[in-house]
Amino acid sequence: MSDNWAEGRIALVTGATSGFGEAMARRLLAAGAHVIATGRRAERLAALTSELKSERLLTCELDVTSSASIAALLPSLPPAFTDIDILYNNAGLALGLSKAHEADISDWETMIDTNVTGLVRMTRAVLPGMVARDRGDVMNLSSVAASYPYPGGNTYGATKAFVRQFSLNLRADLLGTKVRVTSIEPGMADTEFSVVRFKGDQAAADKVYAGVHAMSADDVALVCESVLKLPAHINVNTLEIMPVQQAFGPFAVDRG
Ligand code: NDP
Ligand code: 8X3
Repeated sequence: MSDNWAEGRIALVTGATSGFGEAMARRLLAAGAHVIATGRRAERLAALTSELKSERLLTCELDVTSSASIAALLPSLPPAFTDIDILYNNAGLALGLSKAHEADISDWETMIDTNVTGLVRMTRAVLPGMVARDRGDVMNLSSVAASYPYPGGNTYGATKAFVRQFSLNLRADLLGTKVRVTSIEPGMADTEFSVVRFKGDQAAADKVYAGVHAMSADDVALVCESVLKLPAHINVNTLEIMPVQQAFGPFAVDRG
């Protein structure tokens, strides 16, 4: 497929104010798509607009935990951005790394509201148009945490397992249409993810990536773009990606 594979396509990116979403918005724009870049931080969206200066970029404030915010978005889109055919369902976060019996319940609620409820709301809002036009890509950001449990991953990993299974179930419902769905499942990537998880503790976040050539946000966007560029008859169901310096450990055993 040509380098301008995305020309004429309209992409909606959630969580485009940093990390994977911002990198993907940049890639989609460079590939020729019209891009609706969304997030809560207005100043980040404004910075993106003034840096990229493109008529194909529209930035909109959006909080995926608010059904009103999502409901207001689609009717507000100008005609050139209405017929969304790429949904990059990326807004999400981990909060805390405490054991389940010590974790803050409000952190759990925020992760579920954002990673699960926000993602399904976005999907439900955008999917009917894709089905009506019989074209589209839904790319959902899950995680290796969907498949591999780790201490303190509790609710975060469970939200990402939901995203993976929801993606597979969408495939079942969309059979007979040309709409594709992919669950992207990255491992360690150096974004603002850990600063958010550790609630602004930059030193704790830096420790996560110390000595590791972690993936960058653009590495993940590169992989996502390569999936979107595949011929239209191919659907990548799930895609796990890790830095070479990350792998698996043995089962933990309590020997008393
Ligand atoms: P970042 O913290 O850099 O980016 C997260 C983005 O999500 C921000 O743009 C943030 O924007 C947005 N966001 C958070 N809450 C909301 C909300 N309520 N409404 C709208 N947007 C929201 O992290 P990453 O780029 O690393 O993470 C992106 C996704 O990838 C997440 O779903 C994460 O779980 C997943 N992931 C990350 C991995 C990693 O190692 N980095 C690995 C595997 C998966 P704003 O605050 O402006 O709203
Ligand atoms: C982010 C990767 O391993 O911190 O989803 O859960 S991990």
